[in-house]
Amino acid sequence: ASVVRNKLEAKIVEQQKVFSAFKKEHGNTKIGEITVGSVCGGMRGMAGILYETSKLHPIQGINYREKDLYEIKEQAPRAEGGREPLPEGVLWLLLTGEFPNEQELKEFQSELYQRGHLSKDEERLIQAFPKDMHPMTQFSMGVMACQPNSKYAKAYRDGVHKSKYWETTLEDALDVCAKVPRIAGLVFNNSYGHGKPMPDQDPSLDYSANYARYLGIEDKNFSELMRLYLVLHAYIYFIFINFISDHEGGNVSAHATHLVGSTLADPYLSFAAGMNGLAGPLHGLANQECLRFLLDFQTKYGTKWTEHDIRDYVRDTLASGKVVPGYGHAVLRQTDPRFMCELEFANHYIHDDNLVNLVKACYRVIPDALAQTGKVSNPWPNVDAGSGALLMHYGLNQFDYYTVLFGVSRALGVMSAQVWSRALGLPIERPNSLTLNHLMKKVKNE
Ligand code: AMX
Repeated sequence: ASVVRNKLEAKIVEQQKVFSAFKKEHGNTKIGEITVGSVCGGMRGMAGILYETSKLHPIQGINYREKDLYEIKEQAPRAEGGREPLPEGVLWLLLTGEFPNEQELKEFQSELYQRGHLSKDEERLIQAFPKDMHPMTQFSMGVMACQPNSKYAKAYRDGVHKSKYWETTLEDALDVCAKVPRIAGLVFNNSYGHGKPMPDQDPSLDYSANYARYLGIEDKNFSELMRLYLVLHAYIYFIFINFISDHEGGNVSAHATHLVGSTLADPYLSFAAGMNGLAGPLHGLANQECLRFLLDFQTKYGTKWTEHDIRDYVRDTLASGKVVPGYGHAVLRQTDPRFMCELEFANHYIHDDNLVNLVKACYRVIPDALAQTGKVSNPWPNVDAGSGALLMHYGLNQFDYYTVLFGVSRALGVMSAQVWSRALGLPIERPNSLTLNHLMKKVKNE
């Protein structure tokens, strides 16, 4: 059993009582109204999902278990010499609401290492995918290739009592989180490895560093090793902090995972569904668009651009009826704290990179330019404004792969949420749908 299990069980028992009393008392209490706008507008702004692990706040940005990103950066355990939160510590937080102590973290890291192994058959299956298949398709299929080992699905077949669903859901959730870097690494190797052998998991490295190794970001030159170690860590922590694991339950990847999970489908089936949603251009692909915007700018103005050039470029973009990618947000009403983390990271680790400097200059120029249009609700940058440029800096220029990085990190959020959904016994989701005709009649009270 997992080292996190006992801690989690105590919290779950407590929260189950709170939840059931709350449901009984407030089952009929109104918390909002549904408008025609919400029905026609993709349910935007409509509260309809119970999701325990995180909440998106218009001003503070994302909160994990009531902690904002800055608090997480400050309080989360880090690797020796590292500056960024360890994903293992963040996963523990998402599950339990607390950070692990040193001993717990150590045991949890070694547990995830053990769970991160794929069988020979699973590896072979993933390696047999066509090299030109989109990395997200491979990733989702790779997760599905591991699904036959679902412990939850087996327990369900064996007739486990529903009060115990969460226990094997936890087992699967941890397995999925532990295995996704390996699956994503195999996909990378398959698509871009040019036949190079896939490195094995290295027990001396943590979760993120192993993933970086699969992506080929390592160097055997010993004299370089220390410097590289830090860079490598910095790089990979950047991935996790910026494609931050969770962004409440209403975004497509989280909601798709949650919805499929509500049928009591196991965590592999649910997570793969979420990843298929993440593969959509309006969701996980936005950071590619943003990078293209910056690269096109460089193509036009070279590397000796000025802030005046940026202003012109934004004006031309708007005049041609396009949006400025990386700016604005459906919920946030301030600079995305995830962007601030990117900026802070870049200020510390990256000097003299023209593309990164362009990101910084855009931050000085674009909010004003967008505000002048008078219609943009939020002229500030979101996470996508900086992430692509940072990845490019580290030589990760395979654009099609960026969404897979996003997917690996999202596993931590959506899988912890699924443990809680089963623990609270949430029912199958089944909202009503209406035809336009019905909706029109409802408006007239017919
Ligand atoms: N550039 C130009 N115009 C913008 C804009 C931007 N970055 N952001 C918003 N606007 C425009 C809208 O297109 C809309 O114009 P319209 O009235 O002519 O249709 C008007 O401002 C009002 O929109 P809004 O209320 O500010 O935003 P929204 O909630 O409808 O949309 C979002 C939010 C993110 C889709 C939008 O800001 C946008 O398209 N941004 C650029 C793309 C982007 O960065 N996407 C990634 C978001 C982060 C993520 O989830 N990964």
